Amino acid sequence: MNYGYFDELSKEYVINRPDTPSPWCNYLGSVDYGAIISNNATGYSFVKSGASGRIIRFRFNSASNDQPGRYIYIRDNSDGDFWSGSWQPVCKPLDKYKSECRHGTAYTQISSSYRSIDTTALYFVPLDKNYEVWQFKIKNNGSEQKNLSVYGMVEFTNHDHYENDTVNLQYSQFISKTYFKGDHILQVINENGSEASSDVDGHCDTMGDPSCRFFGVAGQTVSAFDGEREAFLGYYRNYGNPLAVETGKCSNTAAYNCNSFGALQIDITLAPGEEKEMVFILGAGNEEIAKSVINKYNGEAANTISNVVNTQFEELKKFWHARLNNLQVNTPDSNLNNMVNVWNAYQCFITFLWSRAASFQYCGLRNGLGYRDTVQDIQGIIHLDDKLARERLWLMLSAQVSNGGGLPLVKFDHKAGHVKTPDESEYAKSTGQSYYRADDALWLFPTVITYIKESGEWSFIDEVIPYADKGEATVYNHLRQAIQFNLDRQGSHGFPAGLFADWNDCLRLGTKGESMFVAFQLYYALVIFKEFAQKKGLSDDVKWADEHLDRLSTQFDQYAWQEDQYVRGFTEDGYTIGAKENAEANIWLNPQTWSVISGAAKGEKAKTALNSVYNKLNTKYGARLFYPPFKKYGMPVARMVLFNEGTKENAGIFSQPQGWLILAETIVGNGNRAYEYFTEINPAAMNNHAEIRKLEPYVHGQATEGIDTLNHGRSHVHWLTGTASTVMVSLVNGILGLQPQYDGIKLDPCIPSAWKEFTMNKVFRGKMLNIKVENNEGVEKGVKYIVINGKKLDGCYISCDDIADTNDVLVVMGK
Ligand code: IFM
Repeated sequence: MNYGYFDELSKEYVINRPDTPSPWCNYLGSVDYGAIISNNATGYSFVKSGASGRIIRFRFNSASNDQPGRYIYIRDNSDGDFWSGSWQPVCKPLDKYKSECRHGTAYTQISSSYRSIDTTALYFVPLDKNYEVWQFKIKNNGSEQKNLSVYGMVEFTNHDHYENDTVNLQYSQFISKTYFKGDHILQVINENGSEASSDVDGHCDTMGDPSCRFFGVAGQTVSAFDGEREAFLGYYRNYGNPLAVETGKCSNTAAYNCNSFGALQIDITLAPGEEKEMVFILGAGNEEIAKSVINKYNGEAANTISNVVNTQFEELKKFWHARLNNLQVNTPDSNLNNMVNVWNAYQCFITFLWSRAASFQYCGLRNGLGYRDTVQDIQGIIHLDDKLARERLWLMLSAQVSNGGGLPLVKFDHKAGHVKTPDESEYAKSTGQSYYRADDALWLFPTVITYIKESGEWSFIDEVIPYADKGEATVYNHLRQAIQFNLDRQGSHGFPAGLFADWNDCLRLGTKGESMFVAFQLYYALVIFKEFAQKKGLSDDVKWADEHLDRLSTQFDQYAWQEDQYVRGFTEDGYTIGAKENAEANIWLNPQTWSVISGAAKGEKAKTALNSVYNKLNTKYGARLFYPPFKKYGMPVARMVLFNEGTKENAGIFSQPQGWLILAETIVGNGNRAYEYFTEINPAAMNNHAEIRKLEPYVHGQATEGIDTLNHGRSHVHWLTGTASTVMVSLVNGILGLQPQYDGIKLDPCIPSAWKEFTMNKVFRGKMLNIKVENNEGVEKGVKYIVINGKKLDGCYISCDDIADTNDVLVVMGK
């Protein structure tokens, strides 16, 4: 079943049936002012934090529909019939009511058509602003004049903090009130507060400081308002039938000791063919700020709103499209193109910006950045915006503890050099995290090398960056210290300990249990470190890395390889996780793929390990994390047994590792299989099966249900997942073969043999590469030669010396 399509040219996903199998969402805004909106205008907004800066109330996991949101009602005053500009919340019958939602890069436009009245609501946060605009146009396409009322509404939270707002009503309702100020409703929280009265009873997150929000309108005059929720909705009603809309009259009630609300009624008449425009504005700020923002849209000229909104909207689109245009591809698969060119790329930016903060599944309670997630997320945007990546990478290096480990949580107010560590109780108290993860700092290696090679900034390796707790070191020495962290924490086979967790949050191997995933990560770290040491001419370091690489290789063969697969690890008491003879969980995905990515498994062994994945773990919706699921024989260290079989970490099709699987297949040259795996998990490829996948067909989810569940193929947890970056890397670096090097770039695609040609436009260090790849021999991998600007080069490498400002590049694949 299909609810929409990709509009490639506009870089939009268009939903033409509003009753999607779940709310299909989009992200608007920035880290200063964030907003999430569904195809039915549900969602919420916040300043800086979804949990502690919440402006709009949102009821997670509510029955039937997630509500409320940014609703605009329309009432025909001739007979009282009313509807909403988005299908929800009024939900008129779909044979009479038509709607279209266009999700684009940081904007969403929802149109409706009912009773010959057409409306369009364009929602976005202008660049660098901490408010959102809802540009609303309404047109009479009928032959008679219409007397209409339009109601814009927003349900404010009474407290900035989501939890206090939701469950602490004896407090939160009594600190908030609203005022009507002519063209806006002003909500004030803690009006009588100040720092002197801060932290009453420990309840108020804003420390008693007043905070204000406003909801206003420009372009039309407000006829009436409701600043109190119950006044607008009435009792024993809901958003589908608000009293004020049903009766045609807001009651001009302000809120005092109840639920603050913003509803503005605008009465208009529309002649046949006439269109009117208004812009609702929701933001954080006091009356002065509200006035100045609203006035910007309220100029003398009749078309001031359009001009201001159009300019801001064009700026916003330009901003995002410029980033995305740093890589555009045209392969024979439009579903792949849509992901690389727009949606996977945009999702990478959203995970980069928001980490795991706010969605329809998370409210944003985490008051910082998870180390591994964040370092992984950086990789997804390096090819599109290396400067932005560099800033965040610097931050994460400065959040590495001087013992080499990563801080499990990097607080938003991180102050490098002054942070308590997981070894100190203060850190646990303020973050809830008291243990190191084994893998955190190891993610730095692929991220640092990818950054250096994309940007060409080799000197980054010598940049001095503080540690989180004390001292400072060059990036090179930060990396060496990261390796040392794992060398210092080993189990009885000489593999790194799994500590509180490795990538898998459910695997608690402790200080003596060993993780093979981390062992392969460590191997990869040593490979990369050795490359850096060689380039710096540090032979002692090269020797040191080689010794550990040799040692680990021997151990892998001796303890971890079993006939056709690697095991997953060892518990402290000697049990082998992922051994072939185990009744449950006897083959795991990640050790196979990481043995290949790390370079530890070579030649036939690498292929054999990947064949085992294909034969034992693959399904039509991706490869399972392991198999069979834990049920009877769970161990205390393997907490995924708590999940239903076939779900998430318990043998579900966890999405993030699919990217590693695709990448691993491209490393061994299996283009057909890499593409098969990609297609299995490509959201766009499920566009016509939305009833199975349920999630947005334009974004990756965290996990898909495996074969043991009742809903094999159903995906969960939209948007904020490390999948965005791993799949992006596997596409860009693996399938498309774009592999920047220190002084040039390798173009080494690994594609399905059926692809005869494709093109790519890539900006590399400010220069444009217009690349055409020809594959007349139908190979999966292998480049015979490249022609750049008429110059023929053997192999797949182009040196920077051969790259002009704009370049025509032909890549000829073959044996
Ligand atoms: O690796 C983790 C990630 O950090 C958070 N989500 C789950 C993943 C697998 O456990």
